[in-house]
Amino acid sequence: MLPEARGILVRKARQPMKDKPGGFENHLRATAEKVEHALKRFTLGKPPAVPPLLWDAMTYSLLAGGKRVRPFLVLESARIFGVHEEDGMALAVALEMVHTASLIHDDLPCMDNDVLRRGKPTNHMVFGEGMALLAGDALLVSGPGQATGKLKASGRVPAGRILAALQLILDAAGPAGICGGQTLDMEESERSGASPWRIAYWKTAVLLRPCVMAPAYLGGASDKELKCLSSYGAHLGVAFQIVDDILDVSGKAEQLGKTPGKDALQEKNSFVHRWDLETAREMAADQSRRSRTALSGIRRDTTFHEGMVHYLGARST
Ligand code: GRG
Repeated sequence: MLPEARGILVRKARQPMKDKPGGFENHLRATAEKVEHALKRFTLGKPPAVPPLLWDAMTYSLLAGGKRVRPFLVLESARIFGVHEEDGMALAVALEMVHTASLIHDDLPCMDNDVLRRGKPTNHMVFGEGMALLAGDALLVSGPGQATGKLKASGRVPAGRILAALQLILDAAGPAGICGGQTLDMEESERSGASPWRIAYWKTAVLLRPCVMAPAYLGGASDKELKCLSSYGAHLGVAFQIVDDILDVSGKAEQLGKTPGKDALQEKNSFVHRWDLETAREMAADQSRRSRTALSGIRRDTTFHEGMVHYLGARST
């Protein structure tokens, strides 16, 4: 650990789970445990050619905790569309790896320059900037890579569906995905004009869409179902980002696992700074409503996708 990283450790406040058996929060917790096991299995399987330092840097951020919202959405969509749990897990791990890569890069001094993530010192504080950059690169590529290998080996899904799912994930990570969103976000702090709506969509929602759509591709969902999932993921993602903006103002480091108050400091065009807390809450509620409405077009059991809308919305209250 680099000397600067010592002392940057925040115990995350554990939310008490008051839930009935089979309720959303119990299901979320049980799913997060399964995801944790899958991520650990992945990190135990270091290929011999990978330098241990790089593997340590990848593993450090991947196993640092996090709410595991994206894998949850993946596994729920997999269940809804009858995809085998192991195949769903391959995609869930891929999307958590891509997401973790984006967090590592987001925290770098040349980007948001943060020292705290998931309640621990950020990757570059521990491994240095060069290793953090490489750990992000490696997670970004090996996430979809391991999913391809596992899906191919399982032999349960036709190749065309695997390709469609992977294309969706890769597009979401690219220039018309979170790289583009991060560009808008960075430009914005230099006052060049994108609205918080565009930033929220391209920075956050764009990666939630493949979480719900990629497993649906594997399971052979209809065009109508894919359209509904696309709308669900987009509105859920925008609501998620609005809540993230609200928490940046009203949350505490122990709750967030990251440094609050960064948006104002970096003059980000967040929802709260563009409007105000109350308006931002109304906007998040409206996006949540729209995501729930989108689910009504799917004639399958979407209870837990709906539960996620409530769960994410409730974080800001
Ligand atoms: C393709 C590697 C790569 C990078 C692209 C840096 C970057 C460019 C994009 C970052 C975009 C970004 C950080 C968006 C914010 C999304 C967001 C709300 C993150 C917080 O997600 P949570 O709350 O975090 O789910 P946990 O830690 O719980 O997983």
